[in-house]
Amino acid sequence: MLYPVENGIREVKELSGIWQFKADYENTGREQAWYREKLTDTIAMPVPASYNDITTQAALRDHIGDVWYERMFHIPVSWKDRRIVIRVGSATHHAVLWINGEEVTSHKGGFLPFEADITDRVKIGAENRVTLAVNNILDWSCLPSGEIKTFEDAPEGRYPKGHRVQDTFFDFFNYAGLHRPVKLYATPLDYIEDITVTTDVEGTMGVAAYSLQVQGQAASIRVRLMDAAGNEVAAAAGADNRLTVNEPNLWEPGRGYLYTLEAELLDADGAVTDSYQLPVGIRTVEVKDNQFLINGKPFYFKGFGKHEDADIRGRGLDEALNVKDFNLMKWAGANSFRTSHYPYSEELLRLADREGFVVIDEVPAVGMCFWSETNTVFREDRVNADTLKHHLDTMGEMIRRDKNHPCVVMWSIANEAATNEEAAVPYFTAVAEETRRLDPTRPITIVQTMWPSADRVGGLVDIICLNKYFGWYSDHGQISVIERHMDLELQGWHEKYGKPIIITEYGADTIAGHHQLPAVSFSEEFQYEFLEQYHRSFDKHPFVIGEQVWAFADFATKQGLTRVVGNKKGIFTRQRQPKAAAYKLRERWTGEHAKW
Ligand code: BDP
Repeated sequence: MLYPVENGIREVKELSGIWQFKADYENTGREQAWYREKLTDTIAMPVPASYNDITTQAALRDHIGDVWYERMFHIPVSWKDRRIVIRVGSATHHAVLWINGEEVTSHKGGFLPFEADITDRVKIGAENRVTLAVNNILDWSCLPSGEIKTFEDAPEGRYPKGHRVQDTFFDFFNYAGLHRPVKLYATPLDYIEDITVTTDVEGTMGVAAYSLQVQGQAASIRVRLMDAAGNEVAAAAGADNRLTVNEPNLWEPGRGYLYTLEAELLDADGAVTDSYQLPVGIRTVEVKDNQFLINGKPFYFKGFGKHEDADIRGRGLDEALNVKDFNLMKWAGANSFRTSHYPYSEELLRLADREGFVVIDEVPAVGMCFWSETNTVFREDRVNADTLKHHLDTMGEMIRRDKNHPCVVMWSIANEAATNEEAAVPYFTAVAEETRRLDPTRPITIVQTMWPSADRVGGLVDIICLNKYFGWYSDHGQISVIERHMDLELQGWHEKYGKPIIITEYGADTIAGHHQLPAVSFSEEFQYEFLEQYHRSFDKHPFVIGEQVWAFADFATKQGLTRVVGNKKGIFTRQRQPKAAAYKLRERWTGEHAKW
């Protein structure tokens, strides 16, 4: 699925800004066909943004069900005889979209884009209306999964009538709304539908093999590769071919060199009828001899698990925040991050391509574990065939969206699942096989919380990723036990599977400004010393090929006894200011004794 770009032929119209908004507290809007006429009694709502924190109302923040978004837009007369598409960057978690009162499309899954051809639905040279019902309910067929809790069995009068709660099995706040831009774009009627590029290095030659999917007619197809200065360095013809560059500038971690692949459709007279420009980074990725090789060189992952999360806008795209985050990560010496626990915006991945950040791209399969031998998850009434179907669909959507990003070096197909359960084996075998079928070029991982003796699926992946909280969720406060526990854990996993390991989460909640020496949990001193113990262990094991601290910044969570106004494991505060441990990481990752 191509990201909408503008050029001499294609046009994009952003529908970001203030929309009309109405929460459907009684959940009657669909029945009453609110999409038919303009919404009434609306409030102003910014797009992109989560709606939860925009007003002062807890009822809206905690609303379960539909909310409605609407705005008017014009289609210029110059778009006559064009193919007109509406594209929603993400709607969390389900959406139905109407144009001028007619249903056009719907989508399940809150973190990936969807689009619809609305050529025949819009009035050209006139005003049109788009309406979206966005629903935030999570059940076991969703990624992430959830459960609605009702209180019908409770003694009469204990709870308000109809009271219900959205249970989730992950800690991040269940932000909802239109989190990413909504765009209209126009292409010719015969157009480039998709491009897939895979790159390789053969001797001194850089190769970009491409495959174009075209709808309609084209007398011929021309594809060129331009270097960063805009000079043509390679050219080829046809829908499937290879572009080669001698001694290419490779896309490297920390140096995101990008070529531009320009694909053009030509008519019989040689006139260009459609064109698309795709950033391309030439690089290779391989897992070999217990190492992760990028361009044949061993790569050590230094960085963070993150969230798309900020004050006020929640999970809404904020390019200022994204650039700031990248600057902070560079300052700390980080070279990578994981899109925990869902695919991040395309805008962010385009920035990572350009800035040379290495990304582990994660599907929203989080919360499939109750840490119990008996309270299982992979069973008929929970993670079942419906969940699997949606999981496979989501893998497909994510790979189709992100396949061309050089920054994406690995797919994470789940975070912390109950991989000790027998039924998890066929489930993850199916997901792993589908992922490899869709993209045979990138390694895959499952981010694990399980202890090595209990895990059943480590054989399916290329890299073992581990989230470990010794000294926090176990032996809380006992910094002195961390190193031994971590050593044993790492040895256990390595002996069982003989695969390289990245520690994708380790961290301690830390209240910025809270100091105490000797260290106690929640103080800045504690986080500082805590991380140090983990690092002592990592440094002993050559098969450890990366460390990503949990988390980059503090983030909003659901309310709970272990979360005081959010998850405070950030190395930076939610406002992106450093805690003491940020200096520890900076010293380790960039200082004079840094091993990288
Ligand atoms: C891990 C989860 C992560 C949580 C973290 C924590 O992967 O999403 O935020 O623990 O508890 O289990 O801080």
